[in-house]
Amino acid sequence: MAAFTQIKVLDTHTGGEPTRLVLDGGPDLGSGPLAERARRLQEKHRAFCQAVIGEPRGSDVFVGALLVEPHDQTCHFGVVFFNVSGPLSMCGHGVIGTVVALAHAGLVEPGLVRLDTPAGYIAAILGPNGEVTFDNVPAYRKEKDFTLYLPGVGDVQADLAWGGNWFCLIEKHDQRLETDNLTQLTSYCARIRQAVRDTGFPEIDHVALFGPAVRAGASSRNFVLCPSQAYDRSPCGTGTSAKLACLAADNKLAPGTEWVQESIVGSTFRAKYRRQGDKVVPTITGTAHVTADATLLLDPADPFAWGLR
Ligand code: PYC
Repeated sequence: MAAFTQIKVLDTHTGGEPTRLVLDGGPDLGSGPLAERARRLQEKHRAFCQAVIGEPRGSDVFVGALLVEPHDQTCHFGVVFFNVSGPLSMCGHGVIGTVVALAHAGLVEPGLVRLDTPAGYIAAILGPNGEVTFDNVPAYRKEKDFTLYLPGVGDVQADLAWGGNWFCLIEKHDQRLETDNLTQLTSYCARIRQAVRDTGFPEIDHVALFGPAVRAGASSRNFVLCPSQAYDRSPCGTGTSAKLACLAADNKLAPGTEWVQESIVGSTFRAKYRRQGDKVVPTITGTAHVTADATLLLDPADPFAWGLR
């Protein structure tokens, strides 16, 4: 009988959104900048992404985090985040989950944890209370009040911004940001994503709707559609960063002032920013919890060992 392929993982969730950290058994992505290694993951190892986080072992809600050697030698670890379709440049909830998982595995202590990612260097601090605070890569708004036409809806005004991933952000909409409205929210955001891509921004793969907060003390609630059809259960670290860039550009939030972003399921991140030239450096704080310490087994006799797709 041929041997099973074994992949060692630690699972966490950050405000309800899962991260699966691959500690051992991942593909060799070679050396060089993390963005190049992410490209190799995309070109040569899509089946690995699908096997680790897609069905039948996971679902497209999962974000994977492949632990690699850093290129930036000042960093403790390199991390390539990925979803079922391939790599993500950055992932805020994934940074929080990764740091908590590394601490659980005894690989980091409370204090500074420096991560090399395809989007750039991330400085995270694991607090003594288990909270993780990280400085994201610089964020900026590319387009303000960009007009999109949605058949049956009409014109929709959106901001387009970078927060480690590309976002289309919408404040003025008629959508109800409640968990009993997820099908409608997903379909609305998928149509928005198609419309923005059709208008010449193929790089935009996340859509974020914002509305009034429900939780006491929160600044706003969001709904974020990820590149697959899954929505982010967490407030989305890169989406919150893109939001801070828009608030800063509109002078609606002063540097250093706290913004509490609530997710569609009611979890929160605390966020603030400082200016860096014409960009902002977001600082995001959140918590994660370990949910599993496991070895994934890929049976060569299993027709779905590498996933359903
Ligand atoms: O927290 O940045 C984030 C994120 C991106 C996709 C899912 N979560």
